[in-house]
Amino acid sequence: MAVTDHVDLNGFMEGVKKRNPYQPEFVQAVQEVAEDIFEFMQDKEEYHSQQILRRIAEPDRVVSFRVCWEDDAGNIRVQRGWRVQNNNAIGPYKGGIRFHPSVTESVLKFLAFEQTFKNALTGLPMGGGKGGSNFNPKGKSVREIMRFCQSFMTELYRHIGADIDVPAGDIGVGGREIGFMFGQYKRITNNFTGVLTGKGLEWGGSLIRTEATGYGAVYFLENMLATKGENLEGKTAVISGSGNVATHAAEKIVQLGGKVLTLSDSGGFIHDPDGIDQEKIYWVKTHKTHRRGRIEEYVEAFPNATFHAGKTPWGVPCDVALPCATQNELLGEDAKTLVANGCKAVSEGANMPTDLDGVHTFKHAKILYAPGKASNAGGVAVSGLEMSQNSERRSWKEEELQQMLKDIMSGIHNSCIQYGNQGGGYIDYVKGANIAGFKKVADAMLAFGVV
Ligand code: NDP
Ligand code: 2IT
Repeated sequence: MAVTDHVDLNGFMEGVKKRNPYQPEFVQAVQEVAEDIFEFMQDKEEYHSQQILRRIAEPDRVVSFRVCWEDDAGNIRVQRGWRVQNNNAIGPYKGGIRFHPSVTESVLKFLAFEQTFKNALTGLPMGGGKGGSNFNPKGKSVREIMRFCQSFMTELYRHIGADIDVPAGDIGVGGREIGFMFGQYKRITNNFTGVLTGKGLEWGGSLIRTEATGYGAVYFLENMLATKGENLEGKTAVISGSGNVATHAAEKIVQLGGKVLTLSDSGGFIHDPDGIDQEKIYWVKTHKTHRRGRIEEYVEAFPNATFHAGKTPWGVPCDVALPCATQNELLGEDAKTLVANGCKAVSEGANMPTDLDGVHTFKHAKILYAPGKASNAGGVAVSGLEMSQNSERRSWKEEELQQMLKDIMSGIHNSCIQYGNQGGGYIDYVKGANIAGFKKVADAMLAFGVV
């Protein structure tokens, strides 16, 4: 009898906790997946005996490095940088880079773990990785950000490559930062290659990559609503965040006839009962992204809105909710409030925004609830399409890419139904996404033997 026959979910999680002390986010992400995978594996001895989940939950490698840079006042600053290469069973490691003071090894390990399943769900050949630094871009000059990006890449370059590991953006990393990092990579290696995605259109980027995560999360939401014969027309939406994902999710909701009531940042949320229309979304994009302003200033520009300092928006009654800021921003109590207020559907634009309590609340209430690894996969999917275009040395048209994004999101939705249909009209999207993502990676790993 194989030793692993004796390990149940609790035993497995005890081991994960023991091997990853002080890494709560990573343990949380593994727990959420393991709950479904242990059930799925019950009658699948090979996955057990080959220790597949245990192997996916142990990153292939975690590279940690010092990043020194000089600020504008001439002070020497020291940050820590990481790249977590979680799993490359189905393709080169792929995943974003996050610059935020809250970044730790635990946060990047959870993100790289989740990315492994998400990338598998897209149907494209991409493994899972994530990187970043505890560098805080807020309040830094553009030249300071440039120097930091250059220093970060001066170490990172030796660990990445178009067929090895292809980073992209995430919190605090957008087109500008990708430009600085790509420039430094090219300078060090003398190699113009598709080593990063989210590049500018003039130098190998793809159309709609910027919009893809937010748009994709709304396409997924529409797919979910369609299972109930509904759509977004006339529905109210509560959104958190005001960055790349949040503003593009808001844009697509407005385009599809919905009314967006809230946006937020780390200072609090704004509630605009008139609806945040396209013009107001442009204002937010300019104000937050280009001017690095605070969302609270929205109420000066649009006085019918109110600002709620230090609060998240989940208490505002709505038909649909899209958490698009950061991990663990929607807690069990918030989930209960949303359900009690009649929220029909939740589509996560952020990664793991809902804590485990919240996940269980949504599952118990049987509402339409999509975990980030399914609903926010549009961004990395278009990154995958950017890689293909780079390899082919050509660019596809916007309509082609829009259609591919829609098709990929529908494909993920179908995979969730395949493995998450519980009967009686209830689809457990968490279970569906976990099993569909796991199965693809697991079967590739089985083919490779014990490596
Ligand atoms: P941005 O940096 O563009 O925006 C982040 C937004 O979230 C800002 O409004 C920011 O507020 C807020 N935020 C960040 N950290 C916190 C925090 N600790 N507490 C409260 N608010 C916070 O990032 P993105 O929009 O790209 O990313 C948002 C989420 O989407 C992340 O979870 C990311 O991993 C996920 N994601 C992103 C993808 C992409 O393609 N960009 C793809 C898939 C998922 P403030 O300005 O005050 O910091
Ligand atoms: O979380 C994510 O999927 C991203 N930040 C995008 C990753 C990518 O490689 O485009």
